[in-house]
Amino acid sequence: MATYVISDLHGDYEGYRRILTKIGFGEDDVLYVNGDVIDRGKDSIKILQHMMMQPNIFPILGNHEYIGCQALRFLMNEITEESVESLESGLIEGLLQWQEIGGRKTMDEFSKLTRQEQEDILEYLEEFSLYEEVAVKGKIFVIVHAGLDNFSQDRKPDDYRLHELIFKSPDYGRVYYKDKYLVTGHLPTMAIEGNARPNRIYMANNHIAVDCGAGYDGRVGAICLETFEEFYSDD
Ligand SMILES: [Mn+2]
Repeated sequence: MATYVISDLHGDYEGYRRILTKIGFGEDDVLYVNGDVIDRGKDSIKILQHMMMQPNIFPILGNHEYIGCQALRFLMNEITEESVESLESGLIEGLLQWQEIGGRKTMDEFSKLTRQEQEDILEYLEEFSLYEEVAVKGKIFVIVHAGLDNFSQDRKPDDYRLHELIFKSPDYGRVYYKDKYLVTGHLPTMAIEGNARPNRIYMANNHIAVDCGAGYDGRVGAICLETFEEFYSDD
């Protein structure tokens, strides 16, 4: 039995399946998928449909799911007077914003589903956790998509609002918790300042950053929380 974290798949279904094979993912294992499963790549929905059938895969919300889910929920509803009113209050902006960050392909994929399949996808996305705190072999890991904005030692993970968790990356040069690891995605590790190992999992200062750039010509990386062993979809 082992516990793994992956992140930022961005529609790379092949990378996702390869990493599952690499880690030998089995029924007794647990996998946390730390947000941004969707957008940019071509198989976002395909990944979600596979994930939702695995009782030992636990999804965590990313900014792409947050924005995409609202847009898709709106697009599914018939245009009514009420929905047009809500459109004026920012939804158009959300739709445009989603297009800009790569939502087009996800929207196309979604549009080809049956009504029931669409409903299943939205219900699944709406169940994503905001974060997970897990203890593995005496070590504690706080797994959250982007970071802990407005961090303070006194705040429990539960005290953070959604917007503080999914948009802003942490300062990777700073230790947030002395006795816990902060496990994040969102920022490809090649973009972490001073990181000498681009597109590999980054570990320093009690941070573990796992976005290895799938969707940006990178790959999928996985970390095992029991052993800190790293796995890559293209090795
Ligand atoms: Mn993100």
